Amino acid sequence: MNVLIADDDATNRLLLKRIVARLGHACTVSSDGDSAWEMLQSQHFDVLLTDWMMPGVEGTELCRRLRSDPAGAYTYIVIITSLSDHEQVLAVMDAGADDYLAKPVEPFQVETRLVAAARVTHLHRQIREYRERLELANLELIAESRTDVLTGLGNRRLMERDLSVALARDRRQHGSFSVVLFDVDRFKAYNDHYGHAAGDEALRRTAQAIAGACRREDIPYRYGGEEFLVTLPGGDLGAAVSAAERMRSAVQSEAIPHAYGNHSVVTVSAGVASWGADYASLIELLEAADQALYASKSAGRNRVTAAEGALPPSPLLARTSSDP
Ligand code: GH3
Ligand code: MG
Ligand code: MG
Repeated sequence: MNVLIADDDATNRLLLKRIVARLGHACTVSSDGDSAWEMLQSQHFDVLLTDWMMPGVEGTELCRRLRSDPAGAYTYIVIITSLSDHEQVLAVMDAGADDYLAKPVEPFQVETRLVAAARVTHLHRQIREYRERLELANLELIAESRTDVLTGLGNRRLMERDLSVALARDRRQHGSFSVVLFDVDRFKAYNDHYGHAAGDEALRRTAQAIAGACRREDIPYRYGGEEFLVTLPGGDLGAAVSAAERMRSAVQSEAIPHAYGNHSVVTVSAGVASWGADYASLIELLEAADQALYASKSAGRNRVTAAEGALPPSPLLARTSSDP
């Protein structure tokens, strides 16, 4: 163990140091409370053997300071006192000491304290390791609970959480954000023809294409089955339509063969809606995007439609692809 001895009496210091070193422990000495406290802050010690009365920070105060940081690694504290007053000894133990040694110090007494110290510090280290492992596992579980296994995108649970946070923020800051809802075209036919495993792979690649066309601040989620949703913070409906068009085009460029699709490759249809005065809730915003998506489907698929209510400038709509 790494042992710190704090005692203003040079003879005691030397005696303690000799005993501790003979027992095979690393040993550092300090002649007053202030320097002991400095050392304790800059380095971890498994054991502190400290005099009760010293110049500077005295023993009881050292205990209190060490114990005021419960997150730190554990230091086993033994107070050395000439006092036979039980009340005083109890007060020091109350301040955080684990044990005490009465002066004059005997080697055997030091040895028994260090045996107990080794056991207790080992237990504390174990608890600390278990806690760290648990915290890590917990973080992994949280991440997993928010991730869609197939595509690696955020799942619907995360989407709903993020959207309600974004909504509250944008209401406060009078900002804006848009959502794009994508649905893979003729995907049932894809599965029927190529099989479910190939369908999964096509969904993965479609998700990657959409994610790859996102700006850093846009977030793609798997909304459900073969539907994806992207949130786009800032910008108006027109900007969101352009972004959606870029994503739609990226999926088409992925060129996943689809013999029964309208374009012989896998395509997506999209509906875009921007958060604004038009919608009273998140549900209304998503419904608007869904209706716009439905319009894209009805108009022939593989296209982007903006929700009615706040139409973007017409050139943007005119630029979207058509598919009779
Ligand atoms: P539309 O162009 O109108 O959207 O036609 P569609 O065939 O894509 O629509 P429909 O809703 O009838 O079919 C969706 C299909 O998506 C049916 C379902 O089996 C498939 N699907 C949903 N989730 C998954 C998945 O995780 N993996 C695979 N392989 N298929 C999925
Ligand atoms: Mg669908
Ligand atoms: Mg579909």
